[in-house]
Amino acid sequence: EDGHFRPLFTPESKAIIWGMQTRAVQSMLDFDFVCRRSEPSVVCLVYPFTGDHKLKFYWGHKEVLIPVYKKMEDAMSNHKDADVVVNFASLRSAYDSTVETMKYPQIRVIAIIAEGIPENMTRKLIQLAKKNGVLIIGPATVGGIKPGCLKIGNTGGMMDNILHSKLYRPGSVAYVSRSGGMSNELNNIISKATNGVYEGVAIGGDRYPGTNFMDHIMRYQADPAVKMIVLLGEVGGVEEYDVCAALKDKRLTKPIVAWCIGTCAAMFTSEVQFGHAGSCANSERETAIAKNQALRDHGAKVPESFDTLGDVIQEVYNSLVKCGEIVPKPEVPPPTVPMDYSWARELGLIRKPASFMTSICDERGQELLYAGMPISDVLKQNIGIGGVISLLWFQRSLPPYICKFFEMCLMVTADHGPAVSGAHNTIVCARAGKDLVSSLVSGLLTIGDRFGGALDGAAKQFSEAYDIGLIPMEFVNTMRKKGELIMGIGHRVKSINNPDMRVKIIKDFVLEHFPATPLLNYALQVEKITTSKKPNLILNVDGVIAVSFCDFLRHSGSFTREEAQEYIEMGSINSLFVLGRSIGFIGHYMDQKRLKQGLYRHPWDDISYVLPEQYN
Ligand code: Q5B
Repeated sequence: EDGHFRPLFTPESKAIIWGMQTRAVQSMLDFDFVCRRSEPSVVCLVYPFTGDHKLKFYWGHKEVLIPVYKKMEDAMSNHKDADVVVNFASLRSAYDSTVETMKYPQIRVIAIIAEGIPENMTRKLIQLAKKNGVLIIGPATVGGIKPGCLKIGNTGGMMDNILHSKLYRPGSVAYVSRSGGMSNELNNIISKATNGVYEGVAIGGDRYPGTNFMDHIMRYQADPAVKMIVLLGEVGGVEEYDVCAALKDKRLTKPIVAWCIGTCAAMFTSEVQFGHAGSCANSERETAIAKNQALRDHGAKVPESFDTLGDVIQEVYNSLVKCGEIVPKPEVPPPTVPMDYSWARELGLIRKPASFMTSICDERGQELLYAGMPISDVLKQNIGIGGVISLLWFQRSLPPYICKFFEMCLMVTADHGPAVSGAHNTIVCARAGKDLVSSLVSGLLTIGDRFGGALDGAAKQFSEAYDIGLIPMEFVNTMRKKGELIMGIGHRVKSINNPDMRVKIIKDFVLEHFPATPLLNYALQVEKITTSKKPNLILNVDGVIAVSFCDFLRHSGSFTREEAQEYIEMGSINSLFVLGRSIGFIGHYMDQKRLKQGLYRHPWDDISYVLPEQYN
């Protein structure tokens, strides 16, 4: 045995992670915690695409901050105790980042996860690694695991798998495989057949792995804690013959159970390339069947098929227990590692009352849903903006005449010139150099009872009066007595002598298409009374939309009476004016910018200065 034996990983090993692989880092930390390591194995991340910052991870129940460095030199100089790099760089950048890593003598082990690195580049990396005394695991691998010490990235799967395969404490069996996926199966098989895994490495599926089977097997041979070795080779390559040679010349003396997968290749009439780049037999010698036979001939324990691999491992293990080579230790339950909320939820283990509820839109699936209707159907069925309003505002498809009503309201309210309060504000704001949203909002904030926002008030006043049975004259008189204005009545410039075409358009449409229009009829009778007093006290655009809105809520058959009342009470009816006029305000904003209008200052001659006399 080699007197200079140095374990690959120890409970003190520290790793630098290249790449923003936060899930892998958390899984390494969870592994450390469940193994009772005294501190996390990950000291920092290197990610060249962001500035230096810190990321939050869990250490058991506690939160810890782990630094992320833009430059590898900073990671190395700030963490001189780090001796492992887990390189998650893509196949395009893995070569450069690995070469850069090898400039730092503190790094002894580099795991390269990327698949598809050109073989000539991997061979250069292997040469460089040999020169620098660095051990490379990979490329094209999930990595490796050493219970109690360190887990490379995502090796071993999720916490339930780690617990299931008892990877939180060392056993006596060390394995080496090519495949990362199969190494997980080995974790499972070994945990069932023996006292568990001591260390496992997946060297990766490329034709030229950074380290080969023998590199690891000879380390296992030298490690006194390893009592038996498992080799999971595969079709392609001749490395297994090196193991045969080591068995033959007694460099390898520990019991070894071996199996090469891919024996089924013989059943195919043509050459078979399995999933890994290296898993293709280029000659008879490279077939799984030939290699299994050679291993068997040289003293390795080789099962009849993969199915009985576990049985053979168990036989060897039992004989080692029997002769006292392995003394199984009593099981100590591992500490509890809190499960990630999202995973626990996925497994249905926990439930939590949601802080928010929504019933109109769901963007989580493959396709965006508006009140259950896929966005592709929204377009296919050509439901228009009125249809979208009916889905998102009322959670249902409303009849086409209502969708048309919505669209007409948006069109007629879209703008009414630059002089109205909202447009004026938008213009002043735009000319003060403000952005679109600020200018738009500045205009929208003027919408209220006097300007454009009388719809809600009108809906309430007219419907209440109608419902309690006031005749129009009684309603007008009552309002007058109360000293209240009737919302939806009156206009600054429009009057019976200068009728508002917008009101006529909406009124005519509603009277023609709505199944019943009692509130509109009522409002028109009110208008007759108010205009007889003053010609500008017409049913205005706010008023006609409001009462028509109430009529469809109550009589379209799409809402219950309670639902209709709820919409009136919740203040939803200003919506059409707000949305429609936003179009105009945006237009005014663009217009001012286009016209390059400078800062507006109101002229003095248009302001009457009425200061208290004593100061004049
Ligand atoms: N009187 C709209 O008033 C206006 C009365 C009334 C009973 C009434 C006023 C009003 C209710 C709110 C409303 C929406 C302020 C209007 C809109 C969008 C727009 C805007 C645009 C666009 C206009 C004179 C006399 C007084 C008052 C009486 C007035 N309104 N009586 N009920 N509703 N309406 N707002 O002309 O006896 O002389 O003292 O508040 O529906 O905003 O284009 O500009 O698209 O952008 O200033 O169309 O009607 O009249 O206040 O001087 O009143 O009439 O009590 O009586 P005026 P005032 P008396 S649409």
